Amino acid sequence: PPLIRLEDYRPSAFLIDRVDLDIRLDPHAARITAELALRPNPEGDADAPLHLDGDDLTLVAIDLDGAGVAPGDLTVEPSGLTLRNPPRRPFVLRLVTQVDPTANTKLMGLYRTDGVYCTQCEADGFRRITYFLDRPDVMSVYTTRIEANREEAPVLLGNGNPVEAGPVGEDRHYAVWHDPHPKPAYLFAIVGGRLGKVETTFRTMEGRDVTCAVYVEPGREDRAGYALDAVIRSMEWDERAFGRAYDLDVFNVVAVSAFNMGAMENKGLNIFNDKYVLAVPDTATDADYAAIEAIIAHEYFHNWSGNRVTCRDWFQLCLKEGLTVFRDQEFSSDMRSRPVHRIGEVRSLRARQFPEDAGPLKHPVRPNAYAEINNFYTATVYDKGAEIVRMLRTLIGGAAFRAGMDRYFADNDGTAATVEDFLAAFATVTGRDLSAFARWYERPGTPKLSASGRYDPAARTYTLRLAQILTVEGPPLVIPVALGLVGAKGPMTDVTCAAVTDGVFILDRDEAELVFENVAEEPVPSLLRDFSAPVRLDLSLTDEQRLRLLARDSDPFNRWQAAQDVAMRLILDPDPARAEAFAEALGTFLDGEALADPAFAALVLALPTEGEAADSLPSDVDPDAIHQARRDLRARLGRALRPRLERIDASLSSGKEAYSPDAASAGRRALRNAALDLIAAGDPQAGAALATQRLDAATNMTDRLAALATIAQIPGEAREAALTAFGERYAQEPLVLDKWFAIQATIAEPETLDRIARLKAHPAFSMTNPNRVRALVGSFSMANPTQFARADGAGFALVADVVKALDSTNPQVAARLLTAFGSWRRLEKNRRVAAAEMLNRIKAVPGLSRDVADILGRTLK
Ligand code: BAL
Ligand code: ZN
Repeated sequence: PPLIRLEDYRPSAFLIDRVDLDIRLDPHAARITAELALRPNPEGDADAPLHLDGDDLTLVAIDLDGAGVAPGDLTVEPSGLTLRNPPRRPFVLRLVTQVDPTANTKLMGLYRTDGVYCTQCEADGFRRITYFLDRPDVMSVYTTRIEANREEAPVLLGNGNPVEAGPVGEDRHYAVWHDPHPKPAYLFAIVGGRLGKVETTFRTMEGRDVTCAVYVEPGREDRAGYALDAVIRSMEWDERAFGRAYDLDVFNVVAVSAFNMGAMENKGLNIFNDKYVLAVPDTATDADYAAIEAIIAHEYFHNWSGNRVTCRDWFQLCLKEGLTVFRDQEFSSDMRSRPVHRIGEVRSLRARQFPEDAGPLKHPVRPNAYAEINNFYTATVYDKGAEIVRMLRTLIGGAAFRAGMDRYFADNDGTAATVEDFLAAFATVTGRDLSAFARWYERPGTPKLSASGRYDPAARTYTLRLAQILTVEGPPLVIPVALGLVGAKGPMTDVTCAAVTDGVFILDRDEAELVFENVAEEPVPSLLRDFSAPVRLDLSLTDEQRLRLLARDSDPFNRWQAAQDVAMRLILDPDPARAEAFAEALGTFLDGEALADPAFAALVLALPTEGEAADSLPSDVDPDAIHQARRDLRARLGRALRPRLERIDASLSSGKEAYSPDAASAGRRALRNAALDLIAAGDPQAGAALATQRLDAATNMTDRLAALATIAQIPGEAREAALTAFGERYAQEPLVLDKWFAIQATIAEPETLDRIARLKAHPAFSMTNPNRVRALVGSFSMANPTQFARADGAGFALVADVVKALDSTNPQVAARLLTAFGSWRRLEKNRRVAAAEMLNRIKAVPGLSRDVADILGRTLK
């Protein structure tokens, strides 16, 4: 597919100041009348024709200032509409288009899911509603009239504030919404349907009373309370942490069942994948509650970082996404345990972004070219984008960071901005030159930070040499390295080093040597504390040194990291004696503090994933070998720690108190379930029995699902009985069945392929619902490495077949599934050959979508 390049950006030749829409909803023939108040852009090309984007539209009528358009002046094509001689003055274009919401399986534009009309316009869905200048730097004030059958759609929602509503004839009705804030078309939304709601009010720090509501399928209102509570906490937090208040009289969240993304930040009308709204203890896990809180916050925070200040073009996607992920991570850290949350952020970065950055789909946080923008809603743009913002804060300090954010919002409010505008705000408030730091946005690849140290007992100095090794040529990056030295008794607080300020050294050269003075004993360096930069640390320490960090470091992240490093080495290079020593250290750790911070202890017990182990190898990855080594290590740890794990289990097992999703309670459940899983790893028979008991006794989905996940990895009758009972119990709960699909899809056994084939025929499975596809097929491809990457190619074939089948109906989801092949070149030869064959089979399909062709082309390159 052809590439769109950042360097080719030109301002639009025309602007649209005002958009008046009249949308008549109908299952198959929705009519949209759009009045666009256009004018030439003084900064645009004065001679250009007017080209409006369009996609899959039927044009019913068009007039200009109330008069017809001469046929010779107008070209209508699948990709849009061109007026050859548009007026060079303000004018009004009236367009009538027709679309079929029921037939819209791409879930972009206006579609219908479970009888509810909704829209998705980011990145370029608005052009599937009407012809438009569908680019984020064209910002307009929208007034939207929605009309529908009253029975079918008693609730009609739009952006902004409600203006009026009333009946139309016998059986129809209408509502008008007005959004005073100019916005790009990608933030447009409407919803129409039969929906129940929960609502409350919030008074902003500016004194505005806001009605906040969460709309869900009628009868599910009891599952919307947690999301509504998260809305209110998000509003309070953004006022407190960033001084940002909400700016409309209503804030609505709507949950729909078929949605390509997690959620969407449309102005005043956030539309959500129901997975990230609906929660009661019987159907949602602690992880679901945490995700709902984070995503509600994320979409709400976009109101400033994304909506009030939007992006000039799609190359700037990280400007709103990286920044908003950073903001939601800060929010969750304040709501929960900050160190535990940080470990979670890094685990997710390493699971998704590091492999992306090491494979054929790698790209800079701000890409400079794309064929299909929907393929750039990536872990790199989102999560590495957030890491850059976090590094910026570390670099300039918290107070300057907050001042810079205030400045950014003040200087760019109501505009479509760039990464340069963002950095300029911080340069202005600090007086610093941030041009070297800006390189983070341009460089793909995960840098390596190589470190080595030398202790001189006579001089009582410790010399640390740091070097940055980049994956692409170019001047060095600016890497904040938070660090300290740890002695036999703990952090060495008396040492000094002139180059370190507030525990941070800024590595802005290729390499540097730091000399620590007054070092009384040979230290262990604790580097990259709190994961202060998204790099791979290459520091050779003995297990003993790492276990000192686990026991003694003051930085929780590096304590956890130390255990991970020891475990990773044991997975890649198994050694019974070292494994025993590790088990002993974990035992001491558990004795000392497991019950003081259960959530942290659960993370220490969670070994690096098979994916992470694969990612640490340069080539010839054999997923079976990794799986076996990790399993053996877990079995050994499970046996060695068994009495302690049983004690933990017993002391956390009151089970009488009512379920609460708060972080402390979730942490206790996490540790108890981690203990169960490790006991089962050491003694599968006892584990299956214990897990069955726990399954029967569970009073909430977190415990029930954890027990089911444990039992699912132990072949036998108990497993099959448990899976059947669970499937029957939740037959009417699609979101719970998704968990059930995922657990079965990730069983690391050859029979899993047959199981998936059976589950594809399950009445609850549907290829048209992205959540179902992601649960069954996405989980398999992303979290079952031994079976997805089978040497016989059958796992690859399963996913390739789904990609092919889905491409014609929902190319966005098909392309996302295909990214599972991103690491194929690093597999050992047989698997590599099998993967290439499957990719080439997809390539041979005629008429592939741009989405899939783009991912395929880059993956095979
Ligand atoms: N803007 C797309 C969904 C999200 O990142 O909030
Ligand atoms: Zn976002």
